[in-house]
Amino acid sequence: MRTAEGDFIATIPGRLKKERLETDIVAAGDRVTISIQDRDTNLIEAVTERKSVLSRVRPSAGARNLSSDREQVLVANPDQLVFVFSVKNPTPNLRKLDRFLVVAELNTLPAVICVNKVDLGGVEHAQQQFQLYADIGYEVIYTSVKANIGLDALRDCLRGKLSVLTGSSGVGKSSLLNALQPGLGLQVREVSGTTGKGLHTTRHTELFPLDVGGYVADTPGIRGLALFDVEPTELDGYFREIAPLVASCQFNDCTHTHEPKCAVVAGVKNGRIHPDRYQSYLRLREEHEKLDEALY
Ligand SMILES: Nc1nc2c(ncn2[C@@H]2O[C@H](COP(=O)(O)OP(=O)(O)OP(=O)(O)O)[C@@H](O)[C@H]2O)c(=O)[nH]1
Ligand SMILES: [Mg+2]
Ligand SMILES: [Zn+2]
Repeated sequence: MRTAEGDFIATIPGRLKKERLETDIVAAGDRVTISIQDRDTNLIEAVTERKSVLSRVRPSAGARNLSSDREQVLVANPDQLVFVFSVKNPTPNLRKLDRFLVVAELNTLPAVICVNKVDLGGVEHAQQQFQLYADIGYEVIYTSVKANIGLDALRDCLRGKLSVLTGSSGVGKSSLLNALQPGLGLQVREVSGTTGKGLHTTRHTELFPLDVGGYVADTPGIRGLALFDVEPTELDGYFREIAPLVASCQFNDCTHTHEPKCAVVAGVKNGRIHPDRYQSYLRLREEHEKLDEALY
């Protein structure tokens, strides 16, 4: 626990365990009141109510039964999610981005897209790939650690907030954080050699304080996040440019695949929905239907 008086180790009393059965009792990002005895043996007295949460539902063994599942909190009180991609090395996987954005919408958290390594391909090339996300209202920041581009914009975006930073291995997350916060000294992967694999050892969520105010959370959990708690039929609601059209479909159980007078298919035709985003929607939906079949 970090306090104005320094860091302390504190444990969770049984009373809190009984009160908060349906969720993780304390998670990274929680604000807590502790009573201090000494550095290592202290008690958490209270956990402040969370104003936001990045969570996933831990699927219970056997059936997929939402009501009996306990919430698994990856980060408490996040202000935004920052998804980092690189123009090249590795090539951006935009279907993965679309999946991340569903996670953001599902948790009603603002999402920021950071496109790093623009020195490798040029900002114009990067914009061709990512402009569509700015068009539907997501903040997109283009950066290069190597060429010192966009780092002020990224710093401004993180200032005073608790941001969850995530992205594939090698996109430059540690490099970005080191550049923003000299002295952080995060390990940066070397491209050559065989040292790359297995270097990433973060298992639990870590919060890094920033001098400009705010924290960045590095949470390994979000990377493999399967959207367990999204029903296939409600997926359209988490694509922010698709959601407003759904009410105009002729059938209220429209899957937006083959039905006549589908407002979503019409939206793809008239350019309101980017075809790639529509393809992502179809793919995620298909994945979820398979998941459903497998579980019931
Ligand atoms: N050309 C170029 N290379 C970069 C840039 N940022 C980072 N790199 C390089 O990309 C490689 C990976 O960077 P990291 O910061 O370790 O990537 P990471 O996202 O933290 O990767 P993991 O910790 O494995 O998840 C390193 O060799 C960096 O030097 C950039 O803006 N331009
Ligand atoms: Mg790293
Ligand atoms: Zn439809």
